[in-house]
Amino acid sequence: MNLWVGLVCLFPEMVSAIASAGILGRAIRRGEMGLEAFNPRDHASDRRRTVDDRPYGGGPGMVMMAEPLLGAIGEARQRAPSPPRVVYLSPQGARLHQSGVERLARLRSLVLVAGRYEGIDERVIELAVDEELSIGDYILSGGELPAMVLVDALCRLLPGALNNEESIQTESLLDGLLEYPQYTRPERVGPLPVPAVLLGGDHGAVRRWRRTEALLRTWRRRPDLLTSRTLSAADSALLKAGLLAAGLPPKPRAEALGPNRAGIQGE
Ligand code: 9WO
Repeated sequence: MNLWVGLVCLFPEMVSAIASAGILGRAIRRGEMGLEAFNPRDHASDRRRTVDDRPYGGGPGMVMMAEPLLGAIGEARQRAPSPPRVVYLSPQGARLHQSGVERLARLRSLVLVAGRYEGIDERVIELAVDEELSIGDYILSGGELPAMVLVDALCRLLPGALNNEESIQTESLLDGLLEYPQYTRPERVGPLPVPAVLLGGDHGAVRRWRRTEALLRTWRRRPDLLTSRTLSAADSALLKAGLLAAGLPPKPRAEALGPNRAGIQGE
């Protein structure tokens, strides 16, 4: 087994549907990835199996109690084939990027903690969590889906998960750029034909066209991905030619940079 993941959560049934489909399902069935759920409710100390309580200091909602969570994390630690890294999924975490997925995919054992309610007792984070990660700036009803998002991203990177070696190779070739547009049969959908270059059989032309489209899309939609890197002379030339061919569209729009970017507030 390449990677064992223990998932600490109150709703293990949310895990099974996602864990049985597609590449992830295959990775688990083949034993390339291990995935086990651990329910804090099994570690509650009262007859009613309580896992939440009111926040000290008052305020709305409930907080996940420390002890059932610590119990479940402890059980996961014991089941792990090697000392695991413990990750708590929360909106307060550092943002997860593909680079972070790559880093975690190199581990042997990982324990993911999914919260519910208005959060978990902070002392669990201090005592048992190595790292806090967010998959994006939105509030959900729990951390199970973010945990499964991470598991899904991880399973694709395990050796043997993608039988299509070419997918991995093209992906790494496009490192840091958005994907080029893709087409399959039929040749015409309503009024829209497939771009002629893709039908011509000139593989060099196809390669240049795709690279140009990837560069143009990234320039227009995610200029932030380009500011943090230098384009090669070849990429620079393709992008310039592409912009020229498209009639020199305007500079990247400010809204493409997302809300609350310094300098564009109130625009
Ligand atoms: C809800 C809330 C309501 C009133 C006052 C404060 C409050 N905090 C929260 C809250 O943060 N709830 C979280 C729900 C607690 C941890 C699990 N939940 C969660 C995880 N929602 N969203 C995530 C998440 C995790 C990773 N990446 C993106 C979102």
